[in-house]
Amino acid sequence: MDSSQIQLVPHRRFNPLTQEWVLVSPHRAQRPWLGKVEDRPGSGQCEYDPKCYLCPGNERAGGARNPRYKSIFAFDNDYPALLADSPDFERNEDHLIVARSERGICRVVCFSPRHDLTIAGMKPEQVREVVDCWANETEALAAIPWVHHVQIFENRGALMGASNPHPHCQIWATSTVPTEPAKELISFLQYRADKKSCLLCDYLRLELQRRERVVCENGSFAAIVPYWAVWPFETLVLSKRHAQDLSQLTAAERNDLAAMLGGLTRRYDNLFETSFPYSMGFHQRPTDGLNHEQWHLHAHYYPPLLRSATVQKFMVGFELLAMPQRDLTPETAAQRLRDAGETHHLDK
Ligand code: H2U
Ligand code: ZN
Repeated sequence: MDSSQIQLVPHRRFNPLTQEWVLVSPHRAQRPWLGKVEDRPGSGQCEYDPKCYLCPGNERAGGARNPRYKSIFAFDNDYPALLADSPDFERNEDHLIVARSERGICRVVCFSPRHDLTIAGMKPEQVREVVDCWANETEALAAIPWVHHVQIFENRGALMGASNPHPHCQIWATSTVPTEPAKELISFLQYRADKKSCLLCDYLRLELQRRERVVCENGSFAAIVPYWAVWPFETLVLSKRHAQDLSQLTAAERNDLAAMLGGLTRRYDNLFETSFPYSMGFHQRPTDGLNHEQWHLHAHYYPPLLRSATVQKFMVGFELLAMPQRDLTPETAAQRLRDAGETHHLDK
């Protein structure tokens, strides 16, 4: 079947990173949408919020007081999901009741002292400082012998569970490699054993040739709606060089990554003229002391919005019980993100 026919008929697509399938139903996207077009929520934030626990100089919920920071501020989460000193234990009753201890360190990083900014609205040099912070945090956490994985993630918007609009992300360092990166690790290893090359280097080359799903690119990074995308406007941000983690990036690559994240999030905002919610995060090599040369640094953006600022995708029904499904094809999503442009709608 050629690629134009596939735009019309239900089919499954394979995710080579997780080795899972997604059901694509492009014919359904042609059904008319009779839903209301909702009002756009404005940002409505001020530069400083005296009640915000992340703004400079304010007291946090845990009682600590933030310094009057001028650019980036990283601190240990006052309500960490993991503890560095969890006791070691294992429980196994007939392989049915199974548990193991997990140690971890949770950090919070404020991207800016400004309460009202987002990555989309920050200057490239400010985002560059965030990239440097991520790289430094990764290196420092990776140096702790029992830390075997560092997960950087940003929940943006109340819809995605962010507790506060102040621009920030979280970092969870764990003693084991969590489920999603563990699946990817197996895929990278298998692909390298089979093909003697890198899964994401090969995939990036293919996408840059076809250009059907490329959203934007610069000298060091490209953003693609992956062939197997589950979320409506999901993207994969790939480093063009085969690097394993953020700390290996050169100054030029860090600038390019900062520019890429700014541009991509402005495209998202422009799509529905809103402050686009998403969960994003980097997948870096495990930090278990091995080289993991097969790993390819990348970031995933998982935004839930489907048709407007208020119509979102829910993983329910068939998706919850059987497998993920989408109507809008990744090719159409990529076209819309290309058309959205990088000049922010509020600056026009
Ligand atoms: P989210 O918006 O993604 O939930 O991140 C905010 C984090 O900030 C959250 O993990 C922490 C929460 O535990 N936090 C503090 O560390 N100190 C506080 O005073 C409030 C919130
Ligand atoms: Zn704030």
